[in-house]
Formats: sequence, C-alpha cells, structure tokens
Amino acid sequence: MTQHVSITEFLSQHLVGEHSIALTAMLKDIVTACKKISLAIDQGALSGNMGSLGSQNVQGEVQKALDVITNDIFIEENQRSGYVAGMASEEMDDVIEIAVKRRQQGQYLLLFDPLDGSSNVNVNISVGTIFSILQSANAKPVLSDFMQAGTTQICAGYALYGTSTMLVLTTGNGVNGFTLDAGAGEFYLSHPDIKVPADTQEFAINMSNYRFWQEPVQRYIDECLQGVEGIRKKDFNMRWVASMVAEVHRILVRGGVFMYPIDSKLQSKGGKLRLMYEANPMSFIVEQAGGAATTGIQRILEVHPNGLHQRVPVMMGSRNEVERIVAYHSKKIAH
Ligand code: P6P
Repeated sequence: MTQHVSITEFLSQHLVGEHSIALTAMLKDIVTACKKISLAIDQGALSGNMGSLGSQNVQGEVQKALDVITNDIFIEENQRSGYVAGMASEEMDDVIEIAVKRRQQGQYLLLFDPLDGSSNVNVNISVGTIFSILQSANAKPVLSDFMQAGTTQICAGYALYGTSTMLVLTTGNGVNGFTLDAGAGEFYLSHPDIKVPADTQEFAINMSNYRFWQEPVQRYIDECLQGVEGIRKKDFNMRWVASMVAEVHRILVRGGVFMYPIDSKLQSKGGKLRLMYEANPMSFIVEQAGGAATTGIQRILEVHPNGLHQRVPVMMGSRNEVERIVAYHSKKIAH
C-alpha cells in the first residue's frame, strides 16, 4: 500500500515564509477541530443532535443543534495556539474575543462557517466547515481589523464531511487535499496540487430561482440547456447539492461552475453567500487551483468588505466558463 504523507509531515515540509510557524500551530488546532466535528456528525441521528434549537442565528436562519455544537468546538479548539487574536463565525453576531490568555506570539484572525449546508445533516447529505486566516494589526482586534479584502488571506481551507472526511487547504502556494484515516486519527495527503480543469460541461445552480435571475445568468444557463444544438455546441450536465463545500470540492476535482448569483429576491441582502467566511476562502482556494471566482462584476477577492456578514453574488470554478459569465455581465459577447 502506498505510504501517504500525513498532514503534519506535509505542513512541516511545505510551509515556508514569515507565517510558517504560526500557520503550523494554527492548522494543528484547525485539524483537531475538524476531526472532532467529523466525530460529532458521524453519530448522525444516534447523537440526538439532528434537530433545530428554535433559535435563529445572525443570518435569521433557524439554528440546528449541530450548528451550535460545531461552532463551540471550533472556538474551543482554536484558542490554544496563542496565535489567534480574534475570531468571527457565521453563527455569531460579533467578533469573538479570545478568552484564553496566551502569550501572543503573533496576531491572526480566524473566520469560519462551522457547518456550512447544515440543513443537509438530517438527510445525510455532505456538509462542511470553511475557514479563512487573516493577519491582525492589533493584538486585541476589533471589527475594523477584520474588514480586509480576500486578497489579504494567508490561508484558507475547508473540511468536507462526505463519504470520506477531507481537508483541502491553500496557503498561497497551490491547493492540497488530505483524507482522514479515522482508524489512525490522521489526515493523509490524497489530492496533491489540485488543479481545476479550465473547461467544463457541468454547472451547479439552484434552478428554482431562474425567474429571479438577472439576464446575463439566464442567458448563460439557457445556452447550457440548449446543449449541442445551441451556440455552446456541447451538452451540459447539472448538479445542485445545496452544500457549497460539496459543490466546490466536486468542481476542484473534475471541473464545473458553481453559481449563486444575485437575484431579485436577494437584491436587498446583496446575495445568498457570505463574503468573509464562505466566498473569500473558497475563492482563494479556487484561484490557487487555477480557477476563477467572480461576483459577475468583479473578482470576489477584491471586494472590500463593509460588514462581517456581508453577502455577495458568487460564481466560481472552471476559468473559461467564469470568464464567459463575466463577459455576459459586461455584455462583451453579443447574443
Ligand atoms: P439553497 C447552505 O445553506 C448554503 O449556504 C450553501 O452551502 C449552499 O450552496 C446554498 O446555501 C444552498 O442554497 O437556496 O439552494 O438552499
């Protein structure tokens, strides 16, 4: 059997630069948190944690028991290294102060969605954890310290709790995927140097929103649906798992384009997906794998945030498809 490199070994060999020591320590805690979340989910209905709490999170979404459990795990595990000066979670209104007083060797911000796609848990469909690491100018960060464009991220990654549990991450030198060997309790390198195919025949979008989309998105999807008889001269396949981590992972592995565009229902909110802890980390990963990520109007990583829970339109994946979508938004390609 091939001897796989553990994530610990891989990071010790590949993390270089000014953040390498801090990232090694922070990623160790993130790995531990994701292992614990995987165990918490693995019990499924046996854990008695499938239900809703009746409470709502800052997004106005009904909180699942596992939303809170996984949020607590992520906060608890990521205070140990002493490098994280502040956190922000999809599940919490404001910046999270670090309660545990450690010698602050460095100052980093950890932003995360502890359980993205959690409404899928009780129907046993893959869900994930998404995280992003920024540098902080202050040892006691306040909201303004978090308001950084996605281009300033020093690390981003996700855990996918699927048919196997995986961790996929980038520190700005490509994208690597690790699979959890539950028996050994360790992640091992299974997907080195992931690259998104530049072309695709597969799109992921919630088609039920068709009538609310803007014209460029309707045009793009119409042409995909026209298939080989249409101007694209090829047939397309569609996927929609309603779990961003699962969609983006599939796209990293075999290509595709993931779309949650702005629509007339979402206009007042600015979009469905959150910039700081969903769109930005996933865009960093997709770009590092050779793909592209856009709001339709601009590169997602260049959006300057104006709030911790700001939402943006998201279209990302195979570069040539994303470029076509951008061209339709700027009407550079005539009908
Ligand atoms: P819809 C999950 O709630 C999520 O934030 C993403 O993971 C997913 O892509 C999207 O929302 C699904 O949205 O409208 O299809 O339920």
